[in-house]
Amino acid sequence: MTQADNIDAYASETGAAIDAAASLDEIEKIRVAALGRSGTVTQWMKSLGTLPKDERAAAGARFNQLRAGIEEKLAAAAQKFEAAALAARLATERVDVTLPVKSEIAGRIHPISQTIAEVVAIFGEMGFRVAEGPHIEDDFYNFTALNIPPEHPARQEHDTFYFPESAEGHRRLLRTHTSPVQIRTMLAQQPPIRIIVPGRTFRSDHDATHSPMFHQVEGLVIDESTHMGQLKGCLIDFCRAFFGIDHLPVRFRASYFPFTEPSAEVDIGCSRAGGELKIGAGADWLEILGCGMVNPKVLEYGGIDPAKYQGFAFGMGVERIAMLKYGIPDLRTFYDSDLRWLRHYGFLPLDVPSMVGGL
Ligand code: 2NM
Repeated sequence: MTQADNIDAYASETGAAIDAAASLDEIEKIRVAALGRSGTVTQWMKSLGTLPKDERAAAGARFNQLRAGIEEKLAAAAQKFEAAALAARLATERVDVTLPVKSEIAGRIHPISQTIAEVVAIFGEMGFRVAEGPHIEDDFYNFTALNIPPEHPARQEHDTFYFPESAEGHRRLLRTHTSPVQIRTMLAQQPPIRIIVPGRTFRSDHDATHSPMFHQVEGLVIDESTHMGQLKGCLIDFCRAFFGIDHLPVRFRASYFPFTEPSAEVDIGCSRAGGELKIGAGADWLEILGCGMVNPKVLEYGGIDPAKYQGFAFGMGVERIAMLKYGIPDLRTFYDSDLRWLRHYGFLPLDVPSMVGGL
């Protein structure tokens, strides 16, 4: 028998074994026996070097052909078994889409996040855009540009957290309000400006009604003919939308802030009869935000010509309005990370305006 006969016999023997194989496992065993490291074909190919020189090329070609033929048959057989296995799985593992889902432990949205999302959604519908900025600021953005000069009592009132002074004598601080973002926005763009600025703020103050970290939402509108009537209409609409009371009484009471002139505080109507607070009815008033026409000096610091433009601004404490709207009695519980509290006062994602494609 010649070597060629030998190869032909081996090829048909292996082909028959592949045809007779009943599983992927058997296919794999045949592959190892023929083409594995010590498989028959591999050994033959290794022995090429022992053949006389003039026979090597022809023998090599035959071995390669043999290997290619076996590989092709193995692949076809494997594919046949894989297809059969898939068909079997499709038939037996059909998903029953009518089965009730397993209940998952759903997290809750923190009332601070919820309240910020609600405020942003209301102003968003009025055409405001959200602006944000750094928590670490310096004297210029946090105080000077807001018409709060050095030694002004407001700098002390704000109980500022200062960082250690740098070698160059530069003193950084944690922003005491979100207003530095308004200054940064003015310096970055010319009017018209219509922004709402939610974010964390910091003051060294800790008791039953003050937390060293708290949240504010401030707003700023600047255009050529922005006026106090627009300020009032905008904030009356906001109060009514936020508390969901169409005819909620709203009043503006003269006040003072260094960054606005004139300035006002905004109160909403309420009743405190029997020690229980009811918003929207009764003869009492409840303060909920501060506002005013932007002081021309502040516009100048912001690189905006006060002879051409005017603006209004407002600010509110998020914890305070969240407590009023959702009946949360104690400020400190906001930061306790108590899961029972969160399950009680928290919100599901579908109740958050920013999570249902409203904005
Ligand atoms: C308030 C009350 C009144 C205010 C002013 C500005 C700025 F930067 F535009 F001048 N931002 N926020 C402002 C005005 C904030 O919070 C009670």
